[in-house]
Amino acid sequence: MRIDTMSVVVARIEDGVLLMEINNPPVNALSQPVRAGLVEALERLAADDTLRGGVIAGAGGTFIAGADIKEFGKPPAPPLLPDVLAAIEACPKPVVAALQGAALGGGLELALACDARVAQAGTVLGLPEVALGIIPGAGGTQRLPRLTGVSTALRLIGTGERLSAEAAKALGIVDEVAPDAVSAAIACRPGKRPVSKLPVPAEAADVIAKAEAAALKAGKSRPAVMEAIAAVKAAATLPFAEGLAQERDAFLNLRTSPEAAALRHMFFAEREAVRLPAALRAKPRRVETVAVIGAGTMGRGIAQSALEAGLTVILYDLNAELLATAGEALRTALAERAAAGKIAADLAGNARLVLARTWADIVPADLVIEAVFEDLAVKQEVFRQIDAHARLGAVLATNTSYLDVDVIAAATARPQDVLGLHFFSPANVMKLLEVVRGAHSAPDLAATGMEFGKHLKKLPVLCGNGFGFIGNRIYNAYRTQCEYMLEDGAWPEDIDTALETFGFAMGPFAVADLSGLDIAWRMRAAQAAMRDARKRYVPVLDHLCEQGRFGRKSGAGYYTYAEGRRSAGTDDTVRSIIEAASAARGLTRRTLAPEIIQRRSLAAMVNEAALLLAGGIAQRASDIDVVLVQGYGFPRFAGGPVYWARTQDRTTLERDLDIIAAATGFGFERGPLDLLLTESAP
Ligand code: T1G
Repeated sequence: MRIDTMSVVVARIEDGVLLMEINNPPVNALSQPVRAGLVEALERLAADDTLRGGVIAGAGGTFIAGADIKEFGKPPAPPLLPDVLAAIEACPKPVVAALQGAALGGGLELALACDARVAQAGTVLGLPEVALGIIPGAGGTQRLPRLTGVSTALRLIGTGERLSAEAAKALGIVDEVAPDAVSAAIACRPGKRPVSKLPVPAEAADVIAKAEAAALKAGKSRPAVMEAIAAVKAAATLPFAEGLAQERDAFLNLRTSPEAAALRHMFFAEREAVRLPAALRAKPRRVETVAVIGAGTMGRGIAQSALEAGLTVILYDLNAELLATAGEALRTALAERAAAGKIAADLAGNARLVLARTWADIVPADLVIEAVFEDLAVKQEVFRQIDAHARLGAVLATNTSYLDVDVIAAATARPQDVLGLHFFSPANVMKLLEVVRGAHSAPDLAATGMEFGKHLKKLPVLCGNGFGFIGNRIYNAYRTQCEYMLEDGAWPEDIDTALETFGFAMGPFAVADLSGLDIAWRMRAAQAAMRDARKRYVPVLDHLCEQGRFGRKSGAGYYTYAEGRRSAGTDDTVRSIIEAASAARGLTRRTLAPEIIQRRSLAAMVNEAALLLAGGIAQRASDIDVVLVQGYGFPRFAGGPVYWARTQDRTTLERDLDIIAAATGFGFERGPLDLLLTESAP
């Protein structure tokens, strides 16, 4: 019998149980109508003597992905989620949660308020609130520790870790894993047994302290992580109702924080980035077999990603030894990933990996991607070979990080099939993928590249063809500005510390040392003849390399390294190289305050972002934020450079641009700030 079909919660009776099915696509987020529908259905359950219990389930293959993130900026409308959970606990009949798809955030909290939880295999469970700069706001910090103990709850809530149904069962979070959650939940007769009435299991203090330290480290001690830890620990000392009230206060405070707003921006920006503008939508070409040219680190990483996605991979390299090593390394890596439960066991075998030493072997490939040395002539030669052997209609992709995709395409007779696919290292780990459309790329190529990226579980971002695409172009402007600051008076450690304090994973000079200075040195040497002498040029890196200081791998670069550890500061050699550069430019060195360093660095990024957007290299402003956060260590909690710019005072921002314009001098191009600050996604 159907009771209510109008509401987003459809209730019907099955076997004496009221099945309350939430139907709020795409992910059954707990928007106000859902909350209201649940309260109404629970009242009906309580009032109807013929019903023995209730089951809450989700339609469309998923339970509930949590509170509706779109509602966060708005004042909450009743009934609130805690009201719904209170109604579940207060209901005299047992209520069972039938979990499938996603049971996340408020969705899992709702399930924890039920009397039992049945999860279908394949369900993902977790309290990922800290990733949004908040903490669970509906009892998650109080109920979860009552089931798992404080240390496990610290891990799960403090890091936002997501669990499989089986892992959740092992931790006591769900009672049963079943092939069909709804029928198992209907069959389940748990009796009334609210989690809130359970004691928090006792644990040794050092176990809790260890879990706390790990969560703090993983979450970089951001405010939400600190609050999450405090709330979970409070569960062990406070009565349930008091713990709940404290949790709610912290949740409400964090919800309106600038950091939470920035993280929400990133949540939606990442989902927007993978969507093609209407004009570029097309049926993607089918990609089942991928040829990867070059068995170096990058080629291997790409091959691993493709193998993990279930594709067939032809790994080509002329060097037999390198190829054999790569094949072995891939087999080991996949076996390890399967053993750790990260990929399905059937993906671990080597059946879909073909090691190839002749070009004719790449013929079956639907997509060929080269990952050879970053040198135009080398890439062009490889593309001539690919052109001569790849099948008609195959996608020919280059993994170049800054070279001109059109010039590479011109080495082939089929530039319409050529695309840039810029992976980030390590390619099997990093999610970012820049998909670069060339001037001659066929209309379906962008869609093919984006779809291929999604299939590899990457975060593909569409870019136009221009030096360094989005990421390296902005990073280049940023690093150059940091070099100017070296000459102006700051030491590398001043700059690195200021930017790490802002939230970057690493400062630019520590990054340069890590990736090696020699590559940049060679590139600079190659470009020396073309450089306009009027442009400001900082020779510090060249002089470091002349002294054999190539960065971490040579034991010294901007910093020195002993047993792999970076020195706190720079040594006299480096300082005198920098001082000499300042003197040669006629500059009197002056101290730069951390805030000046931060603002000049960010202004350089913002200016370049404006130029990229105006030039059509980036499709939307938020894509730039996604690239910088995902690929370059820009702090996620600051929302990316464009988001940051939009939260700044306009006059101050203009003044920052004046400062970097003066520091750059000849050749400075000012980006259209108006466009960057007001553009809304197409
Ligand atoms: N609210 C609103 N929209 C959401 C949403 C949510 N919670 N989750 C997903 N969407 C939209 C998303 O924007 C996209 O929309 C579509 O759903 C598909 O998502 C009180 C405060 C569920 C595992 O953090 O992890 O509960 O782009 O592209 O890869 O304590 O989305 O199509 O228009 O990601 O299949 C906690 C976040 C909230 C879960 C599905 N919950 N979501 O992944 O598809 S805070 C989360 C996810 C909370 C309580 C607190 C994933 C997913 P569109 P998708 P997917």
